[in-house]
Amino acid sequence: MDRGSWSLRIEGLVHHPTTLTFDELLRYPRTEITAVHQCSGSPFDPAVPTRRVGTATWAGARLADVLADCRPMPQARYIWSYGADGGTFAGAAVDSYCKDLPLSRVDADVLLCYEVNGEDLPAEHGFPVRLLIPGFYGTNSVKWLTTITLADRRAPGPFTAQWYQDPPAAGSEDPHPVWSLAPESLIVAPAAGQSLHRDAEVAIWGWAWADGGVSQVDVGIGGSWHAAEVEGCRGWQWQRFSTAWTPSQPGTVEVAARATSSLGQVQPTSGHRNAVHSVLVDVRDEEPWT
Ligand SMILES: Nc1nc2c(c(=O)[nH]1)N[C@H]1C(S)=C(S)[C@@H](COP(=O)(O)O)O[C@H]1N2
Ligand SMILES: [Mo]
Repeated sequence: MDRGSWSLRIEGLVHHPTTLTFDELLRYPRTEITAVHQCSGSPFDPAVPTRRVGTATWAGARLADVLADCRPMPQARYIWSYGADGGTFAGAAVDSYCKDLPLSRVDADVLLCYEVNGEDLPAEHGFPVRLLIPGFYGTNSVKWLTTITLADRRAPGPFTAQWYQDPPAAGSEDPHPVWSLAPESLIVAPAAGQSLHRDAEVAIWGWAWADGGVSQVDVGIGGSWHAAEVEGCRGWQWQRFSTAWTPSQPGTVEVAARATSSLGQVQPTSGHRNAVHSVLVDVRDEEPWT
């Protein structure tokens, strides 16, 4: 597939179904978004944290601009998006990978993305065009995009109806799609197993993120929690947190981080994909090289 032979079909509940070429896509304003990008983990082990996460600067056309020209019908509520890849996954045969998102989310900067970090999208990341939904788990950002369908209900198929559905939230009966990034934080330093000197100050720091931003990160040192400093939320980027610590006792110490989202959701201790991350460090009396 090259850019010249690619096209995107937009159909379903729109007054103007459209087939958009790459050149036509380039006529829409180029928008850059720096956003955290996280795999939600295996759909068969949805509660296991994998912490496969990074940040990149993505560029493309805003899906909202493109859809405005297709004139969605009032009953359209969901966007179904299809990739060029199909096959059999865990016994389920599909013609193409298909995910969905609420149409109401489209105003929040969803991109028809053709560049990442200033380069053309590499083949493995969705060349020539992928969807990029900042604030949602990566699984929703369909690569090698071919078709978008507007619909009044969620998309059928194993990747929306069978997998990537969390248990209903309290007070609801509907399963909860794996869409919004749940609050999470990751300790970058100190590293697991690192030796630290007693009475020498170290910086504990890492990254925290959530759909809609993080308002607080607490750092746990040997089981007692302290509020860390957290950088303000800038768009869809992850936020750096840090705190200084001077170990006063030798021994093994657990250092943990726990984020609270702007909506007040707190990272769970265990049993969820966004469970608290912790590292064990080794505080020594003597210099580590003696
Ligand atoms: N077409 C298509 N899009 C896809 C997938 C896929 O298998 N096929 N995998 C999804 C999953 S599970 C993730 S985590 C992200 C990974 O995006 P990346 O390869 O750019 O990191 O792509 C998503 N988009
Ligand atoms: Mo994923």
